[in-house]
Amino acid sequence: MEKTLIILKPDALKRGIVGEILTRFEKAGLKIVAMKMLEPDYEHYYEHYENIGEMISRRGQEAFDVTLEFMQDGPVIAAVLEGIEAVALVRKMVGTTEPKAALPGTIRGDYAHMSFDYANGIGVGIPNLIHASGDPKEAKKEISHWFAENEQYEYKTVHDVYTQAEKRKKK
Ligand code: 3AN
Repeated sequence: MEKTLIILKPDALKRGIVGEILTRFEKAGLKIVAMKMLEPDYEHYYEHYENIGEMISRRGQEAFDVTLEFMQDGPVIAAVLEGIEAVALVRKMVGTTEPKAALPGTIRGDYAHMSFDYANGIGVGIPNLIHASGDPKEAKKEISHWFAENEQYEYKTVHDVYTQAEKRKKK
């Protein structure tokens, strides 16, 4: 089973759609194995977006600066989701970075519409509701950056009945 990190960004909390977003993941059968609200400082986000995410080389200094400012605009909710190939599944459900380009049916496509051009024009970080780990290696680093071992839990959900080959064979 694979784990991935999501962060519900300040715009998701201020818009009051945290429950709706989490419901989508629960309905898909993903298991919440860690979750907390926090208001991280610049250093925490620097580690997340640059030391782990290498954002400056990928997106440029300006996009990095406005993103860090945007993320410090309020508290966020971080969670770890577990499931089969969870990293790719969650990225698919989240949609592409720019809400304008995100397909309907994805979180960013259904709940936002801003373009990079517009955000860059007014000098703000793009409010795209949620972060999700980009690949399994990044997920491992991000999870240990955001959560201590003793903040992560193990339990069985009803979905485990259908994802455990042994149990299915016994039936
Ligand atoms: P994603 O979160 O979709 O993997 P990254 O890691 O490339 O995207 O970028 C990190 C975050 O920075 C994005 N989620 C987005 O909020 C913000 N961002 C990226 N590029 C820009 C940009 N050109 N202008 C404003 N914000 C940006």
